[in-house]
Amino acid sequence: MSKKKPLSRGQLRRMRANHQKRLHRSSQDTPTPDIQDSSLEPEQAGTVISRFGQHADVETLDGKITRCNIRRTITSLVCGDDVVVRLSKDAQAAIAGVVEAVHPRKSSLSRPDLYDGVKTIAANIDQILIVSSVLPCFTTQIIDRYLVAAEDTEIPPVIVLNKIDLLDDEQRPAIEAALARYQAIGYPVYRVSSKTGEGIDALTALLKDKVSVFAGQSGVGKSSLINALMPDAELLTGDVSGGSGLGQHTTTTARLLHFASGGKLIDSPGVREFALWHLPADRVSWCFVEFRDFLGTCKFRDCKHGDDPGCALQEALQQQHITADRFSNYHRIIASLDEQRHARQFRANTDE
Ligand SMILES: Nc1nc2c(ncn2[C@@H]2O[C@H](COP(=O)(O)OP(=O)(O)OP(=O)(O)O)[C@@H](O)[C@H]2O)c(=O)[nH]1
Ligand SMILES: [Mg+2]
Ligand SMILES: [Zn+2]
Repeated sequence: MSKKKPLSRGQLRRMRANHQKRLHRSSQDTPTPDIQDSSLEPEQAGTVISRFGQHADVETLDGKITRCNIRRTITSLVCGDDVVVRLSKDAQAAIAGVVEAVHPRKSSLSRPDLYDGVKTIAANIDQILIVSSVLPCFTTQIIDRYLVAAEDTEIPPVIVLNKIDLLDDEQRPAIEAALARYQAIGYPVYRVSSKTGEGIDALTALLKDKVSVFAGQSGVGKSSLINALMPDAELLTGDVSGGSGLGQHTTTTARLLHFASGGKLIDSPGVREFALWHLPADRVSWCFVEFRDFLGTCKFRDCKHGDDPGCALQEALQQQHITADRFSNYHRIIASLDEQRHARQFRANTDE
């Protein structure tokens, strides 16, 4: 497979300039047709189900979904936003509704973006379910990366171990010990199987009345779990054969779905793949919740928490307030961020 050459700075600059020109031109040439207020019903509350360019699908309290135009005064609108809408009086009108205003967000999920630095992809999420499983393999390194990403958003994470039907007596003690460590620092842990249905009732109760997202490595069974909880969603699972002619079903935009037994799901590939590279090291330390009490108490202000003398985290480790597993995963994350930063720096310097 041929690897795409990274864009040079010059190319990026030209792309951005063209993008700006296009935006400018489209706003001059094809202005949103003037929306006559008299053709619209009074204001009502709605939620953005999905955002497509100049439009948003908005669900009103009656459960109806309407594709709406967006007032130009609204600078950012994403899946999960609570909005004020006015629907058209005439169901056949070219413009079915207009998003008039957006309520302030309780929370938001973002990802790094080529143009904007960081791009918001979903709003008002109540919890992030970090799914892991024995297959492909159980690893606290990956769970900790997701936990850091979740803590950074300040949306509460929940750990879900799927495929417990595959858990054998040999693996069980180590996995249970790891899960117990997470529970000890305050993270809820759910053990489930989308295959046998074990633990699904508890998960259903967890999701009720909340807006959730599922995150986790490919193959851990996110789609299978969502399908078990939401039989109508028809999300693609890994065992659908690639040669079936159905093609790859890839969702490119975030969308909000309802669980039959209450609660909502925001499904988006961007939500599933958190990236950590934009986090500074001291933010990563803060994202390890059990480190917080000790941060700022090391002897040296710029302590790297390695073998620095007078390191409060090292001392907390000795006194078992911090586990060796979490501490080593912390250092791995810091090292990987440094590597990625150097790689990007190197590319940027050599491209010019
Ligand atoms: N034994 C067992 N297999 C499961 C379970 N849940 C999912 N699987 C299988 O695991 C594989 C991957 O499941 P998916 O639901 O596609 O995984 P995913 O997390 O959505 O993966 P991506 O969409 O690639 O991110 C499929 O073959 C599923 O049938 C389970 O509880 N037990
Ligand atoms: Mg999937
Ligand atoms: Zn230290």
